[in-house]
Amino acid sequence: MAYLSLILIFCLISYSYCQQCEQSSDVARFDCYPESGSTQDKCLERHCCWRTPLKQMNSTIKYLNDVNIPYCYYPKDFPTYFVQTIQQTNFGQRIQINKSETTYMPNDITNLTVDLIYETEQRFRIRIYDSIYQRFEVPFQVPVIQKKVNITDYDVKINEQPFSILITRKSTGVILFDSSVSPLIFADQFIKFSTRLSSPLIYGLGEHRQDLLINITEQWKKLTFWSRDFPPVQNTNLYGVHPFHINLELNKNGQTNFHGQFLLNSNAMDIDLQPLPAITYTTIGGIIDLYIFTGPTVQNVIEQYWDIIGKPIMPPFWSLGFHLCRYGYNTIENLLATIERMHNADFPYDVQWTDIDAMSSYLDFTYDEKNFHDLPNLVRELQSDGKHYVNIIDPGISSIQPSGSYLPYDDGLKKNIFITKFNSTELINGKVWPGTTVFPDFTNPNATEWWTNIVSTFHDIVPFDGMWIDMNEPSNFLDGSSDGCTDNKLDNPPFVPDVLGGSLSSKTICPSAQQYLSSHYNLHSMFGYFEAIASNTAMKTIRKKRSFILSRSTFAGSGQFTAHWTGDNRATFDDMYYSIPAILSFNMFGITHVGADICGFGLETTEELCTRWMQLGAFYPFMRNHNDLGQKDQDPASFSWEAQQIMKQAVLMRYSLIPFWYTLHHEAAMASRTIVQPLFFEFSNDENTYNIDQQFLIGRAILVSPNLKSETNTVHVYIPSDVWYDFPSGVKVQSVGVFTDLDAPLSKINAHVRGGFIIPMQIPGANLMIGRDNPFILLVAQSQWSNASGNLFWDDGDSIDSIETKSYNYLEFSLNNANTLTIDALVRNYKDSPMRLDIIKVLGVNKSVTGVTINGKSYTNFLYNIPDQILLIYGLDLDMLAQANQVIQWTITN
Ligand code: MIG
Repeated sequence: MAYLSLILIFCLISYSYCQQCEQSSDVARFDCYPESGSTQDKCLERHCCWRTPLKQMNSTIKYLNDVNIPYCYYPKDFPTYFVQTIQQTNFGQRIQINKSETTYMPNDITNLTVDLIYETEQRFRIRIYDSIYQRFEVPFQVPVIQKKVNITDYDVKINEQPFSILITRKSTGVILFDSSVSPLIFADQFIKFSTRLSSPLIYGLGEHRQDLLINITEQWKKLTFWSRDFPPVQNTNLYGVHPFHINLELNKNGQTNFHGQFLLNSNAMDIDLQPLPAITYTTIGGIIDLYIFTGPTVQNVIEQYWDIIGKPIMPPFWSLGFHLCRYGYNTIENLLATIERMHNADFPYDVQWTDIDAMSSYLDFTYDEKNFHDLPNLVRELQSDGKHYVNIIDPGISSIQPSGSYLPYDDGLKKNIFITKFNSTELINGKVWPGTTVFPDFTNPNATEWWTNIVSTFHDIVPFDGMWIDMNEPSNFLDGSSDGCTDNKLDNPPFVPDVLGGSLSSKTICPSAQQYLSSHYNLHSMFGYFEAIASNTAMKTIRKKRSFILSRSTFAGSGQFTAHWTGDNRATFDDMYYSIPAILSFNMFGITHVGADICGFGLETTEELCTRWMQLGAFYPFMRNHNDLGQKDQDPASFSWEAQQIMKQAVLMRYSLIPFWYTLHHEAAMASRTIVQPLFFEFSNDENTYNIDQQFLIGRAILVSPNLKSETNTVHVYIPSDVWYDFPSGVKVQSVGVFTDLDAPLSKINAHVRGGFIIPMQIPGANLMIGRDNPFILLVAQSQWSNASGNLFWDDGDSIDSIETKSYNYLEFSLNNANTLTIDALVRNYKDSPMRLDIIKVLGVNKSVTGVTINGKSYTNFLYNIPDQILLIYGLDLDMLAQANQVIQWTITN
């Protein structure tokens, strides 16, 4: 009651206060006091409005720090910027804006320049920066547009008094951007702006543990960005930073459009979402550099985004296999026992890993010569069996070894590549696994040479094939450093986003620490990004082959250099579920080669969970079973014979699909396509798909519907309206466009192939290298029009330049007229392994087949299965590279 009367008094004294605070509804309030401990006094001090929400929120609060309707919000006349001049330029417009009154944040920047850049028909860029002083900008090489395009899919309007921007989609009039909803604030360490969203349905904004669809119809939400080592939980900043989202534009008549937004900014940041619907960015440094991608399809948005951040890396072939890892083999005997167990179980796998327990005293670039005495030979043996080996490296370099005894430190000192304290040449110390450590500055151009050199020295001893870069948030057991942080403005900014631990230095190094390119304050969230670049370069230089890097911390664009896993999940069914939205989101972020620790990292797994998870994991782009120290073994061979058979089946299914996966990676790298994707990517006019994240698509063609619930034998799924065949049986699905229950006993993971697609497959071997020359299979799934198409990219699997030098094969397959399958070998430059087609399986052949011809010659090895409508042509031994075009035909009779 007290404040109501206070407001009344305010209204009496100043009528304008009331008028300026009038809001048609609560959802139009923009939070003026996001920090904790907001009170009326503190709010009014900021010259903001303080009022009880008009009505209580009707959504239930799900999590502790779900956000509420703010009491304290900006009045309509809050100080903001006014346009001074607008100048037409080659790229678009350059606008000078200024403000005459300052705000509550120190060091307001009163003169700003706004560049509106009409980059392409579908891509628009807004840059707002200090007109006088150069500020930190993300060190990215983005396309620089000299000349604006004249025709665009978007329309831009500038409001002058006060300044705001309105962008609409020309074809529909839908608002894509409208910054008039809230005042722009631009202070040295506090930059805040808001824009209206087209609908409350958005995707992206990682790295966070969350459902795929962020639906803010009735929810206020705060997401924080600052790379952080923490086992994934909801509503905290996590390992990576990806301030990108896709907004679905609800459209009453017909087609659903999408657009995307990317804030190119690496500073600690909050993104607030509210049901207006609107989004607010609050970043504590850098500039506003915002991209808008107008799609209109969701895949178009992805293409437009990846044009800015870079396309994903083409991974080495072997890295698509099954990886086995754990923290705590502890001895080489245990490791050997595992390898032997896997071997005896005839379990296919490609890559063996070791964790920090194989290091000597947790020192990078060492191995424990006592407990892992014969590691180098073991690695060579694995490699001679066609397997690969990956080793872990942490960024913290021990600084307490006797001088002259530890090259990584000694050489790093010499090259001057460690991060220093603020305004000092003294190195900043932290504490990680090996005790006191220093941290390399991978933004220093000399660091790559240093890194390559020490990686190479160790590689001479243990010839690892890939590098696992962990702890690169960077993680520190201490807050800040061994002697704390300074009290300067970088370590103590006037506003701290809602980071875990409440401080920027929580479990990392001081923001004030000095790096080559800028302060750690600016570069923190890019530590893993720069480490991935250096590691990628080092491995390419050393092995002269395509590199495989697995990084825990990522930033927008990391996918050009590294794969990613989702960190320290737990062995629960819930964690298994959350792996799906994570993997789908990372595909949108351009890190397509991504997986989660299969069977769970923390906590003890169960046979049931691990079996289900191995089945699901067989459909992750990156498939690794990994386990925490102290948990009992969870490699497939450690389970019952029955469980092993199910897991093996799943891995064999994966291995049989590797030609398809490999081709998808090629398409991601060349044509900016996601590898796994949510259903709405393909069925975007079907509202039923918007919220589906317990099922996903591999490419456009395989629908995976795992059972994610304990002790259940059915799974409730959605089968979008199209032609679908059960995989691998090939039996056609009868009811589509409906939610339905499918049988899902422990032995089965449901997967379906979509009509219209030809999937290149291969008969699996004991591992991918051994199976490389095995015969191929074509799975032809007919559409409702009885046609289908597909493609296949194939090369030696690990050359750095096979694409540039065109030393690959590229084949296209197409089925026409229900009976003519053509194989077009468009590029036939890689001849080192045979590409023999052995089996063609055609699904949905609804008439009897009485004869088959191959390139015009009659062929008798075929079977036609009437009830299942499957045509099987076998024993082909057809060289797919023999000629540019080959034709397989069959005769259909009624
Ligand atoms: O402080 O290297 O996420 O996969 O097994 C923990 C030991 C360090 C965290 C990684 C995890 C790895 C573990 N590491």
